[in-house]
Amino acid sequence: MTPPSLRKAAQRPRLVAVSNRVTHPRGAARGGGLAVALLDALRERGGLWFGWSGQISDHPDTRPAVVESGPIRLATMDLSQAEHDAYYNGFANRCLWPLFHLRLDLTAFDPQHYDGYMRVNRRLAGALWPLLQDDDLIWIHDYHLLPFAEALREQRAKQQIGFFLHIPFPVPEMLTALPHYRDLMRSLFSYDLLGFQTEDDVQRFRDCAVREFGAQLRGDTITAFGRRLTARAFPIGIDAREFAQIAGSPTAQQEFQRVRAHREDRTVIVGVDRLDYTKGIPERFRSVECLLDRYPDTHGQVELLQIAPTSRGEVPEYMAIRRELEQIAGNINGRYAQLDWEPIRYINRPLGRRQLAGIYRASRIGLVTPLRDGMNLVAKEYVAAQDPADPGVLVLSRFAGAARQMQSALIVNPYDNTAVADALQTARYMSLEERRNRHAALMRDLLRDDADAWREAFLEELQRCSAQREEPASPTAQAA
Ligand code: GDG
Repeated sequence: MTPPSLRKAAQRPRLVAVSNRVTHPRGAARGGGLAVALLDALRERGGLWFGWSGQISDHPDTRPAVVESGPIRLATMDLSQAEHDAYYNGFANRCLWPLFHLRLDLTAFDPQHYDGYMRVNRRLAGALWPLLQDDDLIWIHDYHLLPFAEALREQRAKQQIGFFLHIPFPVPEMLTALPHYRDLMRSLFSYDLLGFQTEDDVQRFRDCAVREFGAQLRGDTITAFGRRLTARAFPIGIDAREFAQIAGSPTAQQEFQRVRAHREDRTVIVGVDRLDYTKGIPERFRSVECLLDRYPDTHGQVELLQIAPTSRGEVPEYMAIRRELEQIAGNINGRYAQLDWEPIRYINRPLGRRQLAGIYRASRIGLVTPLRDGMNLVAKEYVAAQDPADPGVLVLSRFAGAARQMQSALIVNPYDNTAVADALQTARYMSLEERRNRHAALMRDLLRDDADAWREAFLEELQRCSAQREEPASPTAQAA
């Protein structure tokens, strides 16, 4: 007899996940939340994960390299240096990333980067096409691959294709500053389902579609360019139960001891971010400086432990933020440090996931203050790692998508150094009872809205859209 898990898998269409990078199951622990969530889905349903191998090659193969790992097939493509420069470093990370995070001042428009981006999307879609089966559910991830469905439709793909945007969707005024915004918006209408992190993102997308393209709205569906799609919020979650377990693991406990040793009486504030200008790290350092200025009882007693591994290190704006941070931390430490204490400790290397979990748990305050962020998983991981009997306090930017769900955190405006400093001081003196209450409320939601729930909600909706497409005037043909 077929075991129930396999029966369940057999009834479901195969999942094909496409993302910029593919993580081998062996590296999932390092790959972070998305990798873990996708691998779980692929294991459960069986499926294919397709994307860039992470390798640059002088003569990239036109066909993907395929490896099998249990029920999962991993299919990867190398990129040439020129492709990588234009598609990844160029259009994705110097144009779309800053623009979608409202940093028009950092946005570099370069037609060659745009052409390279479109070419890579088409080349990757062309390489995936022969691997597809008729009833596959295809799930594309993030801003690197906005036109991927359009490129697949050009190959005559009829499958259900969904897209999830991990970063915020910009206000129409910003998006329309992009010379190619019409083409990109049109290409989004090749999807059947668009998933965003928050309702605000959905609303901005709808506003743009209506204002700029006269789209018709009906419930969650939007019709424009002769195609109809569903646009909905699916706030991404983490595996909170697993993260809580990791926080109790021997490695995490070791790290906990290292952070707490000699500092039982001190307040450690932790910040963990990819080193990125959207994460508000310089503003955070300034807020800690403001805390030291306003509250002398913090001297010798409070320390910000900032972990910020280098990210996208080849992009000039990322080199600049690294220099800026080193300078600010140096200034603040120079002003306040004592022989046995420095207010800011800044680690510019990646740490292991278990180490991170132990550091979160040992830190009395989690300070998560992005200037703009799709969701921010660090806020969720910090809460999941706490000891429920004696939890720390999360101080969270109102501009993180996570703030919509995590109202029991102390919500702050990251641009307002004084307000952040005051929130930190409030967190320092918060009663055990209040800390427990806030933590319990946050943890309850994290366990309910976890990574499994996120993924299943998205895939169920994508399957449901398939029924809708069977209705008359299904416009695949018109979209081509
Ligand atoms: C994008 C969106 C959205 C960080 N340092 C280390 C390390 N990390 C891990 C964290 C966390 C992940 O990286 C960062 O996730 P975030 O959500 O905070 O931010 P982005 O990387 O910008 O992610 C974001 C996310 O996609 C998911 O949809 O929430 O808004 O921008 O998991 O723990 N992990 C390890 N060592 C480090 O030093 N192991």
